[in-house]
Amino acid sequence: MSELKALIFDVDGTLADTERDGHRIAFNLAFADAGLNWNWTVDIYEDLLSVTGGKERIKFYLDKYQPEFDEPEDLSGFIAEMHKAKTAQYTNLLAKGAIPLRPGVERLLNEARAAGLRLAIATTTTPENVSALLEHTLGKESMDWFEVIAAGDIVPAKKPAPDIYDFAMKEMNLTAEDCIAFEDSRNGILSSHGANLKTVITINDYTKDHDFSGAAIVLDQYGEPDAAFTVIEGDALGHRYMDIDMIKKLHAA
Ligand code: XBP
Ligand code: MG
Repeated sequence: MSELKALIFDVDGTLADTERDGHRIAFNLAFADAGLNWNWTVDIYEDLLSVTGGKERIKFYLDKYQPEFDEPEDLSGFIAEMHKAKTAQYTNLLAKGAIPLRPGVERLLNEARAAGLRLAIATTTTPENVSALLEHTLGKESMDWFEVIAAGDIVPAKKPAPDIYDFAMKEMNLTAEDCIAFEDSRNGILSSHGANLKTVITINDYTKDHDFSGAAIVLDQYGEPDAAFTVIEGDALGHRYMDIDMIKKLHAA
């Protein structure tokens, strides 16, 4: 195993708990604005999360939950418009500070930068959503902390396909041996494992029962020096919160 050079982060569920109180709300606001009475409850959204990508998720919802819906002739154009409205609602929520970063994320990013590790993002979400999250939590300049922000439709096959991780590594001219991935979901780890990346998992309410077989470790959160994580699966190698030393050990293990 070569020396660790880069950390590649998923966004939704990993950097911040964005799905239940962010994306879900934004979809509902966009539907209401369009005069549609579609209501994505917390429970329905759990099922919808099996499909990554907002446009793909709307299509899945129509097929499964609104079979009677009188589809417009240009269905993909209709979905794209609806999704554009959703992105506006979502970035607006982030601008209001609706979603904080998860515990330990800001510290870990700073420690990684201080240690000279390279950073990248590999996500299914729309690029504007990533900029809005970073800008409104870490500040505008944090966009530059990431050498590559691989997002959304930049690759045609979204997670669980490995393409977005392969794209990020190719852009950085690195191989899977040089990197470690950070994910929160089954579709995420299928993608990172498909790209042969060791993967650290932090669970959330929607993903706590997912299958994370083969993960380097599964934690409830990264934790902080004064707030330990709980290990769900794996060996924390004597650590109580995630730091660069622990990441390097997991990468080498
Ligand atoms: C994230 C997603 C995204 C978001 C919505 O998955 O699936 O679709 O839920 O964002 P991951 P968009 O964390 O595995 O990357 O509406 O912009 O697609
Ligand atoms: Mg995720």
